[in-house]
Amino acid sequence: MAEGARELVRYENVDGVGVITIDNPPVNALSPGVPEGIVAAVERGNADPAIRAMVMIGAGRTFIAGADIRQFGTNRPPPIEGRRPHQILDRSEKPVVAAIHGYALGGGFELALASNYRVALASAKVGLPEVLIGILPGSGGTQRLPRLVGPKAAMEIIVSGRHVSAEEAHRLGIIDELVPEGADLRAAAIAFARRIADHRPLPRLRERDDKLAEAKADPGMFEAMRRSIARRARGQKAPYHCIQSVENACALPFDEGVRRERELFDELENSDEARALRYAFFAEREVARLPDIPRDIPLRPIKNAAIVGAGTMGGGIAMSFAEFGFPVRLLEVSQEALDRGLARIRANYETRVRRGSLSEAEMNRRLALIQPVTSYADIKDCDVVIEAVFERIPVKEEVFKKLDEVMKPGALLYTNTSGIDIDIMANATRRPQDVAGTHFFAPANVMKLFEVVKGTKSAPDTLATAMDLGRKIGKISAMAGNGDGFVANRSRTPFGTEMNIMIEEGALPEQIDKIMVDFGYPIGPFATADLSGLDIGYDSRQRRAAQDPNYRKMPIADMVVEMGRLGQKTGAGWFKYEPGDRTPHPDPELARLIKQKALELGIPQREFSDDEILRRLLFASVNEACRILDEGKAYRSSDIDVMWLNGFNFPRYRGGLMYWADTIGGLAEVYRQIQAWHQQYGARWAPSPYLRRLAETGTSFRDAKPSRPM
Ligand code: 3H9
Repeated sequence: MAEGARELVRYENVDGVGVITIDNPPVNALSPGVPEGIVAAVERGNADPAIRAMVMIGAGRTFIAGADIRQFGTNRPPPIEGRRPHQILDRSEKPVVAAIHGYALGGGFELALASNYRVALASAKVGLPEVLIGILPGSGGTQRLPRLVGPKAAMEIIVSGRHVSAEEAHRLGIIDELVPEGADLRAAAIAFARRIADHRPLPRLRERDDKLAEAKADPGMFEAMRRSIARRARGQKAPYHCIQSVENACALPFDEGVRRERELFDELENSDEARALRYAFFAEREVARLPDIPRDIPLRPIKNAAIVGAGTMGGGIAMSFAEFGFPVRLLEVSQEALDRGLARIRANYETRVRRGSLSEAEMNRRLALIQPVTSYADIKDCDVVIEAVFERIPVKEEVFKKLDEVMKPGALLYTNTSGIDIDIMANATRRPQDVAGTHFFAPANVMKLFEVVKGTKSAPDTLATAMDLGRKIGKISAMAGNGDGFVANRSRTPFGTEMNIMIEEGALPEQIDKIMVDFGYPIGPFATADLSGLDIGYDSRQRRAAQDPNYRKMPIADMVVEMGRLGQKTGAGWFKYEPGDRTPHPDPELARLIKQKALELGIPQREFSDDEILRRLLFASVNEACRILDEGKAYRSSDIDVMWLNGFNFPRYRGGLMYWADTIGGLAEVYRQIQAWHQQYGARWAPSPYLRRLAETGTSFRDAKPSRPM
């Protein structure tokens, strides 16, 4: 065994069982040295007459999380065909048992599939998530899994990239034996290996083809799968390559299927889509790093939480807690409002039960975790409270005064405001250090972004605990500086402004929506606005216009609302809707009224190219994001990408707003265009000095250093 490999992969003889331990923290990724170590260990076990069987297990918190993603896209040497671990496992004359805890993902799961048996702790998870980083399983996974569970189930697992629980995997026949939680997995796997040591022939998935007959009986399954993903996989190659490879598994001899799988893998590894998805993967990990707060800062314990306000947001937040098993008290001083809020939560769950995405038992478990209360005294012992009341300053101040009076010392006081200065709430208390923003995105129980907002006096542990809390309720936490709109909404606002202005200048909602859907958004921005309700934007525009004499009004957007077209809920907004159907239909009558209004206002009308629409929307936001970075309101541009991916459904395979801007021909081009629009449209397009600096020095957002600390 090579010197380096000895450390990463250990081998020992435990009374005739060769135990191979992969030890490459934190997740035992298959970094250089690990595959070689596994090959050497399996060969050693085979060569040693004292060994009857082998166990492959991971040290630390997990089995193997897959290939080392950092190695992709680098100039690494290609693997030596015939010497790859799964090929050596295929030829092993002695049985190998994979012992799985934590995660067996990607190349890790493929090694388990190439082993002869698999045992797993009940809490373990397996899966082939390669598609989520724009590639396909490249170590035989697309050939072995269909032979184990049939092509249809395999395709579903590979194309979704989802984690499969050990219990489900056991049911599917992927796991041979479940080891109860708390038991010693290593000991159980060694005992299992002893039991099967003399069984021959060795079960090898490469030699099985009984399950593949399913494809002969239903040859249309591959086309059906392609059709079923057409919408969500728009613009991407990896999901289709996954399907192709499973189809190959059913049509070609095993070795030929593996060879073709490798070709498809090589084709994808350096694709734009794979690069962007890898970037997004690491951006979502980087976002957790807070440069100004020590990583090991002690967090405040959170055992019970309270939400103040049982409106749509408050209810959605309570559901997020319940989903992850946290008991939560939902406070609303009016019994009637509380009942309404609870009814809304129940109705939401019941719809999901009807659709089959939630079991009745799970619904009841979650409902039991949400405890309705009507008095502040009922929440005073909670460790954390999230305020989600009406977005009016006096109302918020009142709530924070009350919380300050009743909450136990050290309780965390968070606000879900989407735009009110956090310091206003903090200063309403005598403990501003315990106050911060935790901004959820609607619908709060669905959207993953959890924007943590740093008030002037927020204590480091108040912020670090908020970041951790977000992760615990399944969100992606991202830190933002305090200021109008914080980071996510502030960077998105110019996009909203431009889409309205382009309508005034002659574009139509259906035209803009089509371009953004073609770009990769699941739905267009006007259809999204219809879904949220147009009255919210209308109210905030009126408020702003009253406060700021220079505020640019949106006469056409206002006209739509004043006609009573509030979006889906009134059957019409920017689009028309049939009763009970959410499909947006273009409305020629509205198009006529928009034109008429634009003429009345004397706005010259013109045609827009697709490219101009796309750039107008996104460059406006890039420019604002640069101002945010320049003011030190965000740590790094990749945090803004994480916000757009998880708060606004920006197409993930394009990496994020800032990554996209970096990849379309350099920031000099972005700057040139913004300058041109500045000449044409005036102040709102004034280029950010930060963008100018990067453009002039040929620096990308990815390589840029922050202007100042947050
Ligand atoms: C593959 O296997 C291809 C093969 O088919 C064929 C090849 C020929 N590589 O997420 P966490 C780091 S493709 C490198 O915070 P968690 C991560 O960056 C791969 N690094 O923990 C972080 O570092 P840091 C298929 C990795 O407990 C640290 O580990 N597999 C990798 O919340 C902790 O990660 C996947 O796509 C990796 N593969 O979640 C699985 N994985 O501390 C990707 C993690 O410096 N991984 N790191 O920020 C995951 O989904 C999650 O990390 C996992 C743990 C669920 C495992």
